[in-house]
Amino acid sequence: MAVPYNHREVETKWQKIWDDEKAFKTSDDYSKPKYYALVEFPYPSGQGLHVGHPRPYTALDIVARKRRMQGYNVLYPMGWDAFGLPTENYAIKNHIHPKIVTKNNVERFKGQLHSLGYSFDWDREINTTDPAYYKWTQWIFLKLFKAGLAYKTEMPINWCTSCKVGLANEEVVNGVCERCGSEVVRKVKSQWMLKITEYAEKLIEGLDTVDYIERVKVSQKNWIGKSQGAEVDFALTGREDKLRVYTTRPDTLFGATYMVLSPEHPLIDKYRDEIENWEEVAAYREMAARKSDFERTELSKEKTGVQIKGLSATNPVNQKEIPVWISDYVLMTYGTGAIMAVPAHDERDWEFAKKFDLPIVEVVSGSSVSVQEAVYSDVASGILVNSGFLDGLSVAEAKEKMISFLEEKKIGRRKTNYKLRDWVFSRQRYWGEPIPIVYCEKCGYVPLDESELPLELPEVESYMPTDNGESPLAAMADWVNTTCPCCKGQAKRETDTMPQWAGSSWYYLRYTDPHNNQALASKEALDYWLPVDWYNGGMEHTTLHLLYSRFWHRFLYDQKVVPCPEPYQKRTSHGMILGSNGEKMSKSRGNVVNPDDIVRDYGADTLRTYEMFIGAFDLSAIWSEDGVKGCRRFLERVWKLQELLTEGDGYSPELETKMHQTIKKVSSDFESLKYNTAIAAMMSLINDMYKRNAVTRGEYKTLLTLLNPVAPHITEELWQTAGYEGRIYQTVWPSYDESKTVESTIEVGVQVNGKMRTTITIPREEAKEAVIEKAKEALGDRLTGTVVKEIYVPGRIVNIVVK
Ligand code: ANZ
Ligand code: ZN
Repeated sequence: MAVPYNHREVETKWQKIWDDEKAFKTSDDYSKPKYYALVEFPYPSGQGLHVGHPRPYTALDIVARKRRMQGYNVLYPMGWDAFGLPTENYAIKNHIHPKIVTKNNVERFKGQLHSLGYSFDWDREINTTDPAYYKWTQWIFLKLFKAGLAYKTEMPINWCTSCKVGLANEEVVNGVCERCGSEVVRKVKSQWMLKITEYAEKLIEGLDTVDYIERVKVSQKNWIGKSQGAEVDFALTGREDKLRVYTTRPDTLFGATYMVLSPEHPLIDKYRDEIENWEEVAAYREMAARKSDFERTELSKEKTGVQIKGLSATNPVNQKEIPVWISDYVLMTYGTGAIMAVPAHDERDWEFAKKFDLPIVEVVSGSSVSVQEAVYSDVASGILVNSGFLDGLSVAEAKEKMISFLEEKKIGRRKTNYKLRDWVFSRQRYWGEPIPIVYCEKCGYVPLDESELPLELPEVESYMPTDNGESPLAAMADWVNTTCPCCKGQAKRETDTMPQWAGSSWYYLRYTDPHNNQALASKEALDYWLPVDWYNGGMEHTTLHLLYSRFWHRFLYDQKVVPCPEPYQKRTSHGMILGSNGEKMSKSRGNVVNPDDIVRDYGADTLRTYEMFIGAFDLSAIWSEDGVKGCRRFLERVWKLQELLTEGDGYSPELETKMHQTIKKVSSDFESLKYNTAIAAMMSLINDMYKRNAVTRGEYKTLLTLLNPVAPHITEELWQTAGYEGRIYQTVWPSYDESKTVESTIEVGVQVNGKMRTTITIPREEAKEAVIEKAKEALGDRLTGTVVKEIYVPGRIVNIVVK
């Protein structure tokens, strides 16, 4: 009888041995084939590890462990994305330095990850808040600055009224702050920006060269939002200035019956004195300023606006004079901040025209109802009308013809736009990387010399954000006042810090050579390890983090810092783990499961197995304690199997096919996110072993090896107990023989005079005579009369003809 399975003993024992042996240390031997598996490093929050974390970590731990057994030098690292608001907010509330808060949270997280037996190479642990790390984040910023891709500008930003911080568009979800859920308003501030827009095209093209799951590619493309159309210049009646608009439908120019300026459009201030209804316009602008882009562009929102009296424009194709309005459905941050409105064929314009009683002129025909009744936006079958030289053309033809016309007359040009905006890179907070720039009255914005890096965060009295929107660093005169690196005169340091996205935009580079203080990583390390072979992360990071890091990487490639244009060869995403009531886990819903409890009561191996068995990896899954128990029972059965162990290094004839089939299935399922079916295959194999009531040493060894990546502790223990050589983590991944994966016996039907009577089981390659013999035996008394013919269709059917 085997000793009972005590997961606590087994797991602590092996975790200690693996640590002592540095079992999962990545080798610097660059002659071996490499494999770089990456999971998104966590934000070490005060809540500790969530049961959602182990899902992706276990999945790639499986891949990493399997690759080691296949002879690869594997890099599977872990670190901490530790700058950010929650830590800072906690620090403010509890009067503890964010550094200390971070340290405590990291310790807790690390302990939890350790208890789950992940094969991370802890010698490569990184932390974005470590000056030795953020030195290089700052270094990359300086490179961007020197390349003209970082600039400071006054711009309306999304301002969270509660966090008192500027947010990137991406951080505003449904009109509220992504982090705290409070109202977001617009506020004009001087901000550091990164010109990600300059990389829009490269970021689209790069997607053709990588192996990302389709929905990730699609969300990257949608986020970049490439749009093709034209810019058109309208004359402003009686003035020098032209009003330039962007349109995707230059074909509809004859149908433009009014213009709309965004409330922030600079022409409004310029003509302030000539605008007859200035009060009204100004009041409207103020109201618009309080809304987020999201609210402003929501289709269902009732349209609002004010006509600018004293300003009008001329439609350049028919010379008609048309009014100019302002409305908040036109954004300053897209195109030119102004539009030509074609109410017959644009839904927003149509609603606006209906509300304010503006003319609606049909220029594309094909609708069954009048454009006075409904907007007509079909571009596939519409034909141009009321449009002079465009009449009779299709929309596509008319677009081209109009663009040629505009270009010839020099009143317009072909233009591609992107939804993507430049990246707001300033945060008015303490707990982030200082921006290594100095402002000098004489020299402007001057970068620090590289030798001055890292520019460390100073110790401050208070990290409270200020009401006037300045960073707490601004209050530190000692730190702020400095000398200009350029003219040595008096200068001031930049007091904004970088957003949390900064440190995570390049962390995978640092893992390749984490202790280097001469470079962000050595050329040799980067050449060898890049690109990341497989990166798995949450669906919520497939727009921002993924795009930002691809942008930095592509920039570093152009700067010849990294050897390849794309950072990640393969990108997959996992589904969320929901509470047992099917809702997102949260404290307020009371459905949170703490992984520590599961590890304590059932073991890390059970938790790992369960999280892989819970359902299709890319879909969300509902937590079930019964499911956890089922996985525990499975491991108990694996444990008890040692009592059925018999001699023999090979496979028994009864199980041979099953063994080869299981190796094949598990090997390929581990590669294709089908962890659940891989585990099911192992469960089925074990059932067969119990049925046979014996398991050879060879079968047992293979089973343990296949299961090891999922449940590393129990398999290591059983390996040792059975007396196999070395450690299981050092063993070789089992191989299978394709020809042995097919059943060696088959079932064939037996007919008498063409009527099905019974079936027999025979060896696949059995000779005809033997098959007929067996068929007759099986028929017994049912075979009467004189046999006149015996037919065998190999592998399919026996037919005996009698008279
Ligand atoms: C005239 C027109 C006629 C338009 C028509 C559409 C249909 P995408 O595809 O998203 O690029 N637009 C341009 N700049 C805008 C801004 N700053 N704020 C809000 N709307 C803006 O959309 C481009 C279209 O959105 C442009 O083409 C413009 O309306 C509007 F039958 O021009 B269109
Ligand atoms: Zn200077």
